[in-house]
Amino acid sequence: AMAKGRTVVLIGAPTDAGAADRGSSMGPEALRVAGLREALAGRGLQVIDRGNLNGPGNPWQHPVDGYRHLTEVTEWNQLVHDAMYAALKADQLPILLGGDHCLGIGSISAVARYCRERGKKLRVFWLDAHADFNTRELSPSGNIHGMPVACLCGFGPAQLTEMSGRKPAIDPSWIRQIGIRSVDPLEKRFVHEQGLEVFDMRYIDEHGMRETMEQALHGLDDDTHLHVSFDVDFLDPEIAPGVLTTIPGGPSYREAQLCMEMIADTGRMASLDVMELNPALDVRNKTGLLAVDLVESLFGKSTLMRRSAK
Ligand code: B3U
Ligand code: MN
Ligand code: MN
Repeated sequence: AMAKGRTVVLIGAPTDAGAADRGSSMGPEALRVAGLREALAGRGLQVIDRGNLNGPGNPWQHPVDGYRHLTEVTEWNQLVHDAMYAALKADQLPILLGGDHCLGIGSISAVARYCRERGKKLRVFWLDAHADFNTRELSPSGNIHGMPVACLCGFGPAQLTEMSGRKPAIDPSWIRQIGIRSVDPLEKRFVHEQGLEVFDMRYIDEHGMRETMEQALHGLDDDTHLHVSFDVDFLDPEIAPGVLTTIPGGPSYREAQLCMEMIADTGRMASLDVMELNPALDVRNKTGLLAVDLVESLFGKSTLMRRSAK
């Protein structure tokens, strides 16, 4: 199996500074309570839980110059970057426990830095209801959790776009967005302009999850580092109510499982974010438990042994 014997490091980032409402700061603990460590250990992985990063509190302010909490978001992202990078350098597989999705900037900046140094190709899977491709000019909210993909592609404030040591941190062609169904009007135009490869819900409806994933995974090779950034609001709110911005019409339990299993089959996932889980809006940690279940699938748990299993 792909990651058997590998060391996985859990990095908690308890902040909601990138969002308009509170609660995703409790995500890391809810994932632990749902048994994340035990689930990974059950897959034959060594698990180190290095606890939570210690960043600034949420000042609960209005946006300033188009950004809400830019100072706090920057500090948190720097902490996340440093922790993710250290884990990668130590040949460990880091799992970032969010926290809101603004932290994808620090996380993926670290992965980009690491891949650049190693001469590895990078592919980023962005599993989300949202494109997260706003800039301060385009954003209706000023919330930075709606901006991480744009920042990674070089559009945003310098302290966020330069975190990987190179601007842009990644090229739009390295990204595959899956499950998208809520994009702001100006953001939509920018997604097209930049040529992001988006497998939105219409695409998944028409082609099915299997063909969608075959397309999205196409071209991965031995030299490719696959990073998965899993925003839990990717999932249909019927099965995953514990997120701030529920958008109807997301992947079902079965579709989400297949998505994760097909990623696992490649054996190439080398870093992961689990973001936007909001226990304050959940029902008996149902969404936390589902997220853990799907992470197990990402690490190769399947109902039966497959003939093609690696
Ligand atoms: N696109 C909206 C809403 C949003 C994006 N990501 C999340 N919400 N979680 C915005 O505010 O940028
Ligand atoms: Mn997101
Ligand atoms: Mn989202």
